[in-house]
Amino acid sequence: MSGIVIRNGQVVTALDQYVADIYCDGGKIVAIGERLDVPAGTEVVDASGQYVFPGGIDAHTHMELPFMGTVSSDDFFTGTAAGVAGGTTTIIDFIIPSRNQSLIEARDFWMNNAKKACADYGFHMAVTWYGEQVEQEMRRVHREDGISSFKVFMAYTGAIGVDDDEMIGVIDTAADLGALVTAHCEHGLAVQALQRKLVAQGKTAPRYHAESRPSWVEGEATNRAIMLAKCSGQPIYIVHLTCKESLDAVVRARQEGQLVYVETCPQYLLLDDSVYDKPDFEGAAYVMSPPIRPKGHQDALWHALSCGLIHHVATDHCPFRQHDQKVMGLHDFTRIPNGAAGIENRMALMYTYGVAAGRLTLQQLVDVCCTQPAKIFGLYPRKGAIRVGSDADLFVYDPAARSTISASTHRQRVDRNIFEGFEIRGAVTNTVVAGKLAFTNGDLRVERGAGRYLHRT
Ligand code: DUC
Ligand code: ZN
Ligand code: ZN
Ligand code: ZN
Repeated sequence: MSGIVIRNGQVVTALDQYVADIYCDGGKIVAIGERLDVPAGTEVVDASGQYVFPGGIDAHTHMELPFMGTVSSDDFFTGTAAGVAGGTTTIIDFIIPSRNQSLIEARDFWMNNAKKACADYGFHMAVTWYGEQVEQEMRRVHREDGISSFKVFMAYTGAIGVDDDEMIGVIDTAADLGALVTAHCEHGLAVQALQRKLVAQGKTAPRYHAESRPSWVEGEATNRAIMLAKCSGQPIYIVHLTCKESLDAVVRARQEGQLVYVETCPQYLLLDDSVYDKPDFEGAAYVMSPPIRPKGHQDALWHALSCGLIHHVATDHCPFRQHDQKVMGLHDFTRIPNGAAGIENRMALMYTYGVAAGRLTLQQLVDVCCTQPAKIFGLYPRKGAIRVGSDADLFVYDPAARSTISASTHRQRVDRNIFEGFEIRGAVTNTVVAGKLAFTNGDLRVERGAGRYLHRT
């Protein structure tokens, strides 16, 4: 394999910023310095006037997820390819067994699907029921597959959700393994009760999805997840936190010295619940759980992000097409498949509305999108860093470019973009994945199956 050199860019890490060349060979970063001498035949990318960032890590995606009677519309190849076009070079997806399904059987299914990924990937194991068998299988995937994080759903009661007793079992087993528990926090039974009341009143439009899952339903569950972790003396990671009530619970816990990791997503920072008032069932494109929040929550999230209370901005990428998937819930919002796309736009949105808007520094951008997820989920310094010996996963970002997000030009395999019409400052010009130029000036050169499975520690 011949190498590649990124010349003369502003190298940005979570800590600093300097002009340098980065020489990569054999899939690794081999040298960083000024005017590097490189072997003849080395591919050259001129990054003058541009930023060079560590490859983005998205620790929350759902490629080809069987869910709510259908399957999310990006598979591991198309989804990771869209990520590469947007500067994301690593994903951590979720194995989600059905209730009573063996974790091992589910693992084999997801591992097989993921072989087509064009960027490196890991898995969190969702634990959707609990007992002696599950405990043994948690130990087994931790040992055999380097799966060092588990996920519980406090929502979706009766399907993939767990009750408190099961959740305590998961936390205790994870504690014994030194693994991290992550939690989707919504009070499942409260949501179901609200759904029944709304549907009985004939309130079946997409807007009522949001009304069936108000912020306090999330806040209660976030507080409960934190409390259950505290009982076991364990840290906990809150996935896709969206609201003030949840932040209040996190602040309280951290003031008491408890380690609570927090993730949010661009849609919760940038959209408000007026999206559910769009005519012609267009609100369905924004049906995800938790839902998009009323105005006011977004500023609280930006503040929490800028002061370090939120560790990671992931996407919860989980697309469903409007015309044949979302439409399953045309007459009943509870049947609209929950989820939306986002992997392709995350870095550009966070640059535009974070850095260029003066809400985040460049270092914070790298920290929350690249470095923190690597550290939290056992991938650092192989990933999330620009250091000699790290994987050669990088992207080059031209801050002078301008564009507008649209489903008509994105690469995500879905017919809507929830950020349609958002103006973007800058653009990903080049993405290097495992030392290969996988995206350059609009040309996607990804290789199906080139992604490697990541054992984590
Ligand atoms: N929420 C979604 O919107 N989609 C996938 C799963 C989830 O928790
Ligand atoms: Zn979730
Ligand atoms: Zn603050
Ligand atoms: Zn999710």
